[in-house]
Amino acid sequence: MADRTVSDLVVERLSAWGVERVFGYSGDGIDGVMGALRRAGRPAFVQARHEEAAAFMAVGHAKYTGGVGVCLSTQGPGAVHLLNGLYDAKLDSKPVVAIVGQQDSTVLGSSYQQEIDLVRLFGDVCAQFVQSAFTPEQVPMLLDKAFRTALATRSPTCVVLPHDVQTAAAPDPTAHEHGVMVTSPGVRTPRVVPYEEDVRAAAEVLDAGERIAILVGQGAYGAVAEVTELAERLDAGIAASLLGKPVLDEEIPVHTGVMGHLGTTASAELMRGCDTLLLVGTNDPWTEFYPVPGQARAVQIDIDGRRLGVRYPVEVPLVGDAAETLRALLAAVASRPRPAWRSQVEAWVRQWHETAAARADAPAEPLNPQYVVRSLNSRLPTDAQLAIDVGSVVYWYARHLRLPRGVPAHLSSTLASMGCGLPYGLAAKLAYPDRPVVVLAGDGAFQMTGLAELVTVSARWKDWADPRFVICVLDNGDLAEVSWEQRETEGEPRFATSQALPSVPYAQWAELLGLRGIRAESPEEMAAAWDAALTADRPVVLHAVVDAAMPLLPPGQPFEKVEPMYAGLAAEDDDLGRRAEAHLRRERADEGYDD
Ligand SMILES: Cc1ncc(C[n+]2csc(CCOP(=O)(O)OP(=O)(O)O)c2C)c(N)n1
Ligand SMILES: [Mg+2]
Repeated sequence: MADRTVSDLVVERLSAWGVERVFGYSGDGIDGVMGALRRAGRPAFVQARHEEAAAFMAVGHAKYTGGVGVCLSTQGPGAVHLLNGLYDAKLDSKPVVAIVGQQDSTVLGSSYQQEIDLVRLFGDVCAQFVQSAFTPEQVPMLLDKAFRTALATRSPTCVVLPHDVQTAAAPDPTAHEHGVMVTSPGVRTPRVVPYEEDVRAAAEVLDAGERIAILVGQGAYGAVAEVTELAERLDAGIAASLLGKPVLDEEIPVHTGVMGHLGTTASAELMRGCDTLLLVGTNDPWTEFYPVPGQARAVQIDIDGRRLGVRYPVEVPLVGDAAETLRALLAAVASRPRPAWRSQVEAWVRQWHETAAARADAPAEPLNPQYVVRSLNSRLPTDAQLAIDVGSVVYWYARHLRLPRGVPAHLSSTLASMGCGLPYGLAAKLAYPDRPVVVLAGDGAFQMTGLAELVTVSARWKDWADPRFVICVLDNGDLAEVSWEQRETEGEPRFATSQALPSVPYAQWAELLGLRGIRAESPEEMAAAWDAALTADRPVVLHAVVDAAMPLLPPGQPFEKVEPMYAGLAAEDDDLGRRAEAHLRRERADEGYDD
């Protein structure tokens, strides 16, 4: 083997791009790079239980740190396993670079062992950039291009490295001849501001509005002061997309909370009542919860021009950085009080807070999952990091969790893939090991990736400066979100065979792995369990036994929209169905409906 191989160069290049750890799984297709990682000692290699989890960790890393996530896998099956995590990066617009091994280039095309056309496989998910290396000379250029494209397009990219290329001698970095590219790492992000006349046009739309709503997405991170000041200046109400929930303090009196099916009644009222809509860095797909097209004049700000006008007809579509563009807008809008609208919005918000508190207090069998999440509010450490898996817990997170300032929370929002929770939590912990982590996951999601990835927690926790890593498994014995979708969307009864989940002794599994396990079945036990878990000397699985009968009720819907839920429940003819119907009637009544 050469003294210095292409793989050594790959590993050096990762460090040059500031990569501190790569998430992955071994295989002969990537052993060249593994050897170089061993020799260099950095970046650190993080072994997951499954390549999908490694890819989720890379996405999580990008979400918690704002940097590029890197995942590594072997050819064939390892590469296929990466896909779902990479789609999570694509759909939530996060920069991730996948480095994937491949058989020797001499056998490609022969239907060789584990041979998959990887460029074609990743062609959709890494549409912005996927290339296989043919020669050593290409490799530094491909890596630089993969990182730059991932950053420039906020998306996953992929470099495929055939085994013989990995082990070939590293190319001469000073070569200067026809057909050779010598490239360099690094990129600085620009300041992007719209033209003055476009800012003026946007200001005119906002100035003319009487009832202004601002919908804030993840693009508004970094523009907190500007959004808050603009809302203040315009007496506007604020709603957040699911990804935008952590951006602003939800204690702001005009913050109506998350918008959409899983959102609050206050945000539904805000959208229904506004005459002007300002979209800031959001691509929220719940268009039926936006104002009716034509109801509101709209201005949209996004750093990516491709997203403009896609969710709602927009009069002034602005390409720009959120903070910069809002600063320009602040200088251009007039200060005109709109007290009636402001107090109307504040009243909706107060009403929602009362409704939410009452819903979390409703008795359930045994635990109300809304109470489980809400009871975390007074206990969440101010330096915590949160990861939320996909399932009904996303509703409870969106509606009930009050994030202290500076506490990040991340989930798979647009792909909405189950199984992201524990890998995200691990990425958060590895990035900031001195901060406690809380993962919220349903039993289905925890069975999907959590049971296995808990092994990773058990293998690593002793290295963490702060060993607190709390995984709350909301065990309702059901794939509840989809059970409610079977009722609401299809008007059919829950299909028990597809929905019921086998029971698993989650707390005991944790104990077997040397972690702590706590089971809670009553509100008192739950409160004590949070306290114990958040002061434990090691990671804890908190097994909360919760009720599958809590409705996933979309806010503020006419009876026709919820009628199928009642029809589905009526056909169930069992205790769960009867209790679920009673809860549905109660929650509808607290929104003022008499179904
Ligand atoms: C990978 C994947 N498979 C299937 C789904 C469809 N799905 C969405 S939520 C859900 C149920 C989740 O069940 P669980 O984790 O137990 O949470 P619950 O809704 O019961 O609280 C399912 C199956 C999905 N989003 N992702
Ligand atoms: Mg469940």
